[in-house]
Amino acid sequence: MSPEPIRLFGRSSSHFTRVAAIVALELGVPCELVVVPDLASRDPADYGGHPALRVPTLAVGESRVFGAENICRRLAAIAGRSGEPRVVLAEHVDADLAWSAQELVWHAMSAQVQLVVGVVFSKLPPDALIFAKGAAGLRGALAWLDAHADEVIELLPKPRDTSIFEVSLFCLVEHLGFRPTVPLEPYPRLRAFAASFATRASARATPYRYDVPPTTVTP
Ligand SMILES: N[C@@H](CCC(=O)N[C@@H](CS)C(=O)NCC(=O)O)C(=O)O
Repeated sequence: MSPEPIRLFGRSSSHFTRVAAIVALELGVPCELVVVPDLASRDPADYGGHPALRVPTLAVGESRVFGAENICRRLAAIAGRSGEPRVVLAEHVDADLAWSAQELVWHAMSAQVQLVVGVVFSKLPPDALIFAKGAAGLRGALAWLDAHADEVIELLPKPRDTSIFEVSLFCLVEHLGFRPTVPLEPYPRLRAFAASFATRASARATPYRYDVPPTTVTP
C-alpha cells in the first residue's frame, strides 16, 4: 500500500469517477473522494490539477494521474499483485472482441458526457449534427454491447474479482438511468448485467448522487 495519502478528485454523479472509486474499493485501496464543486470552473486547481478540466484526477502525494483507466492501473499497482490479477485491466486481455467492447464502453461514456454538457447544460439544439450523430452512435454502441457483452465477459481471464470492462459497463448503464440520455429499454441484457453487478459491495457503496453543495454543472 502507498504510504502517501491517496485522493480522488471527482464527483459522485460522474461515471468516470465511479469507475475509479469502485476499483479502489475492489482492490482495498483507501481513497478519499475530494468533491470538485463546479464543473463549469476553468481553473485546473479545482480539478486536482487536471489541465483539461475533467474529473477524475488521482492524487498520490504530489503525483497526479489523469484518465479513469490510468487511475485504475495506478490503484492496481498500489494494491500490488499476488498471482492472478484481482481486477482485470486492459493489458490482461488478449481478444479483438474484448478490446472493441472496451472501446465502445469508453466511447459511450464520453458520448453521454457530450450530450449532457452540450444539450442539457449548454442548451444547444439536440438536432445539431454533433449531438444527433452522437446520440445515434451512443445507441449503436449500446446495441452492439447488448449483443456481445455476455460473450466478452466469458473471454475475460479467470480467476478474478472483477474487470475494468465490467466496472465501466456497469457505471455506463447505471448512469444512463441516473441521467437519462437515451432510453435503456432496448438493451435487456445490459440492464440484467447492471442489476447483477449492482449487488456488489463496491457498487452499493458508490451510488450516483449529486454532491452538496449544489453546483451549476453536474454531469
Ligand atoms: N477520458 C476521461 C474522461 C473524463 C470525463 O469526461 N469526465 C467528465 C465527467 S464524467 C467531465 O469531466 N466532464 C466535464 C466536462 O465535460 O466539461 C477519463 O477517462 O477520465
